[in-house]
Amino acid sequence: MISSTINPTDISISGIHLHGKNINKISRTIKDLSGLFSDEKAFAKMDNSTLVYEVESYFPVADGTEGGLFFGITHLYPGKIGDEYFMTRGHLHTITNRAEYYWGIEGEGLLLLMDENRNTRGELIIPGSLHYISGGTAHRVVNTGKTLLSFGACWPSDAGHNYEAIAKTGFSKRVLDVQGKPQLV
Ligand code: PAN
Ligand code: ZN
Repeated sequence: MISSTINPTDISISGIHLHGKNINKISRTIKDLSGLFSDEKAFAKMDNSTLVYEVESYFPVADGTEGGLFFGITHLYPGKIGDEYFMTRGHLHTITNRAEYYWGIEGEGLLLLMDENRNTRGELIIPGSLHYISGGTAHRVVNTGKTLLSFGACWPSDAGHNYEAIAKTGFSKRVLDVQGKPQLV
């Protein structure tokens, strides 16, 4: 190994996971997601500790640094609350013009993209699919499959996350199981 290079195994992608030093892991369980799903009765019956998704992130620079990049892998479990599939909270970036890449690694789902005029469209996430999320676009992922959905993300380190707007007004469309098939309604 040439001195002064970092050992490539310090940070690595192995299989569907991000490994190494300084990997930040967060978990979102049912108790973190109140108000997100349309069927409140079904939501109330869920076990609060049920894991919905986990995010493994690598932050090589401080949050808020201009010019840097962050990298993450999200693992979204299969499941439903009523007829609505498990999904991420979804957000806009605090600096609204900051873009992001997502890409499918394992499983199948939909990336919901909502523009400033509240028009929502879905892009199919499958292993190898690449998704460019332009600035000003709210983004959320829905697991429409029966297995774990894992996807990668790369975003500017000064982007920040604005969850409030989505918590208040939501997306203009939801992904529901309609007679066994996912539909954007
Ligand atoms: C992703 C998301 C991750 C979890 O890394 O943060 O998939 O989704 P929520 O943040 O909406 O809960 C990303 O878009 N970063 O900017
Ligand atoms: Zn984002």
